[in-house]
Amino acid sequence: MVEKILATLEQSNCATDTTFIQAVSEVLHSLEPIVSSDRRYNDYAILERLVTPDRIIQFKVQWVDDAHRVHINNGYRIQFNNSLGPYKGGLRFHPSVSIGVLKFLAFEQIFKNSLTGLPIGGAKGGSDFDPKGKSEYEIMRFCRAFMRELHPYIGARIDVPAGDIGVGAREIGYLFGEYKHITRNYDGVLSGKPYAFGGSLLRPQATGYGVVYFAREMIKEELSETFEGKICCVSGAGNVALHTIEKLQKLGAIVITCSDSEGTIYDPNGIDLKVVLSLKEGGHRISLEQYRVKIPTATYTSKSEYQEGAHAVWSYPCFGAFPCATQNELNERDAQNLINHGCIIVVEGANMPTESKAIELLQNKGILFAPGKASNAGGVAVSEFEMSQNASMEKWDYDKVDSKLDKLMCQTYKRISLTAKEYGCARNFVDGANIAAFKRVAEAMILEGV
Ligand code: NDP
Ligand code: 2IT
Repeated sequence: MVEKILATLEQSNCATDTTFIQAVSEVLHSLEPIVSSDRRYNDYAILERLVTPDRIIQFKVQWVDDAHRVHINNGYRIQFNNSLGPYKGGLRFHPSVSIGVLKFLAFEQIFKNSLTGLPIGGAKGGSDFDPKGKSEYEIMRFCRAFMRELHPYIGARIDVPAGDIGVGAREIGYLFGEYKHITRNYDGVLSGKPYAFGGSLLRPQATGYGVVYFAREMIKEELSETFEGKICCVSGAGNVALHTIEKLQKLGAIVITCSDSEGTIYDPNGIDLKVVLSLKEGGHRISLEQYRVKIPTATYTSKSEYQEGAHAVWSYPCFGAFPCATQNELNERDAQNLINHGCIIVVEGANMPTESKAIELLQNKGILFAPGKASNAGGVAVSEFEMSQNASMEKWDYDKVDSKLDKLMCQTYKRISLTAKEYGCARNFVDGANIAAFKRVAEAMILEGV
């Protein structure tokens, strides 16, 4: 049944939608043991309906740069499934954005949001706009032009976008400003807003902190270990990576790497976050190569020096690896390098950063592998906390949000670990996450009828 659905999907989707097929294939293979356990899944065509987006919205974004030149970008919103609640998921601004990439992200988001146990459905959107090298005013004009086209399709009870690659609190602020201007409606239509007007405390930190709360719980339960003194490698130097590094360091780990799309920093004494922040904070995109100017004992490896398809960031001995940059950034060769260097855990901060063959290899070698749809769910969870605060006109204090986030990440780990045991695949957190997430969404789809 699974192979039949995959074959149909490959035919009906564009040949370039490879990441979408990758994401669906991983989920459907996890579900194989349970699809025949409940005949309603077949009667209600749950799998076929689950792999088909509710709708794909595409629009033209026209904007004018500082030199008065006119530019056109593609904008998208993919509303994949709202069985559990309003569509929810980030916006990505990056030149690599396409319908295929957004379909994979929106599909993954359905399962991630289900795992949180909160009432949110799955969506994703964005644009092929490249924020690199753009001025503050160009970013503002682009965001406002994007929202001019997107606003009819979203709403606090309909679809609530947030940030992702290239979209942080600054961009969400401009998007919100335009939404409010057009609709005169001051509600929680976007999450990840600046704290000054409707944002939640801890939303900027939530994904990275959540990744570490999840990992802390996993190593406590599975290995009776803590992060004290453990060497960790993190990829990326954006929102997720920097807050993952910060929390790992707080728990006593020594984080020796970070990276961006141009290269990797290795600092055996532990990454100095202040230096990285001085290069990357506030939308700055100064090359990590400059880290060496401040810390001459560190090593910088540029992308062109990566050996035989392996990424430098995964080539160092470590206890834990945390891919926090982008999809498919950890391949089979990287997995082998990590195994050779004694790595014990791989915890995904990004969405689908590990290639399927690499996951298989890591799991076969007994590495504890935490899939992003479980381990990076802290970001969207605090987004939902922001929606709750907006709806009730409340402001929660830092400790309240932090303890709710911590508890939710521990529960997410427990939920997927127990599900894996229940279905005879203990410690296979990929299958545990996919099955636990699917059951909740499928039940809602059945109960809501066709
Ligand atoms: P940011 O834009 O803040 O940072 C992205 C980082 O990844 C940058 O260091 C960027 O480097 C690097 N990067 C981006 N594309 C590539 C690429 N093709 N190759 C190598 N490096 C790359 O994004 P976030 O930190 O928010 O997102 C990182 C990941 O986490 C994504 O997979 C996202 O979907 C996921 N995620 C984000 C959440 C959030 O709340 N923000 C929640 C859950 C998951 P450079 O600047 O040089 O491009
Ligand atoms: O991938 C993700 O979970 C996000 N980019 C955050 C989504 C959200 O709605 O906060």
